[in-house]
Amino acid sequence: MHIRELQYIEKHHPRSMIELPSENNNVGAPCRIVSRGIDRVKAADMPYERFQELYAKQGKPVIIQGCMDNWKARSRWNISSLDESSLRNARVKCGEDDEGFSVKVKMKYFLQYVQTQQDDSPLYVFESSFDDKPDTKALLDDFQPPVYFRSDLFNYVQQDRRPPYRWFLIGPERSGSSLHTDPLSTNAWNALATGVKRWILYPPGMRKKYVKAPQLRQRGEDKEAITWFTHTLPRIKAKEARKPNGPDLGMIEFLQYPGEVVFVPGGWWHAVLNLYDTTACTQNFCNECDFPRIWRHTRRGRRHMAKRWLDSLNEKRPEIAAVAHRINREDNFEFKFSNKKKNDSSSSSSSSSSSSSSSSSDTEDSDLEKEKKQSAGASNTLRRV
Ligand SMILES: O=C(O)CCC(=O)C(=O)O
Ligand SMILES: [Fe+2]
Repeated sequence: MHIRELQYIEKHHPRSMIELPSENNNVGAPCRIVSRGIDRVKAADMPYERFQELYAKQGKPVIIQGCMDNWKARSRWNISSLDESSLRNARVKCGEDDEGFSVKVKMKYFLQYVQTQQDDSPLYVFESSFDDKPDTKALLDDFQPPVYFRSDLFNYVQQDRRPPYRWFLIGPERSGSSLHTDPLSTNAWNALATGVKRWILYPPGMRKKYVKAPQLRQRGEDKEAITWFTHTLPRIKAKEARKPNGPDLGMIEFLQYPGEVVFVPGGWWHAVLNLYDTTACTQNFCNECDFPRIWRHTRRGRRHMAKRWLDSLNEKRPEIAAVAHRINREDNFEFKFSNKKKNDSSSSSSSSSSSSSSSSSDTEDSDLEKEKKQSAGASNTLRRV
């Protein structure tokens, strides 16, 4: 085990029951490397242009250190500070009931739950509407998107029409997000204020059945992230290690520590387990270099929004709109809207589809948040706290 991990456990979480993996730990495969680590860079050594060249344009994941140093979140997003703040009475979303309706609890009760829960797969706060509610709006003061991610072409979608795109997270230990790709093939950044997250990534284009490997799930095992990490993943690794021509899933594995921001380029599969109680925020975005790919996904998955987006780009960013028009011409794509149903689904997409748990729905009303949440960890049986 890495010395840094031991120090972290001693300092913060002497009671933790989770065995920490060391980076590139290959359970069941002592002699074969089946996963590799991720680049870690310092913001101070990484000018914006260099980041674009090395990571954004390449679609390469990376951890950036040092871009949260001035965030108030670093001192405010811990149990005692949250519990003493005005946020304690704010209601936050910690899951969905069987009908898909949000289940919300007051922050103060969730914080109690975090400190006392012993659930196999705990509830996970995924709050996206904090920015427009008086009692949670203050969270916006606690973080600033790192400079690398500030350009977001979805800002040209009218704000109240834009699907949820940023989340405040409180993940008790053992909670997590099961393997998924993010909706509409958008990129994401995920900034950790407290705790430790364990990540598995696979490159875009990998087939779901191989990376998620439901066939390796045994009778009686559930679909929770913790079960995938503790049971299925070691089997995937063992299988990888036995492949005669070597591992071919391209697995990346790492731990994220407080103060680190993970960049997850669009299309990358990812699963996350909160090894200790965590607080974090995450945001999805579309930058210029990814516009063609994200445009294809959006015009298929969110036709009405795509049309409004294009109207706005025509006016405010004609050079980007020109790219969309060119791609539409190349793909023989035309917007077709039926008058019969307001929110009907598009079946006339000519774009290629990446196999993705979270972008698999092609319906206009497939809400971005719903898609994202379905793939994240709070789908467990709800216990009201
Ligand atoms: O649980 C996490 O921190 C990962 C969240 C995530 O992947 C997502 O919101 O799409
Ligand atoms: Fe995600």
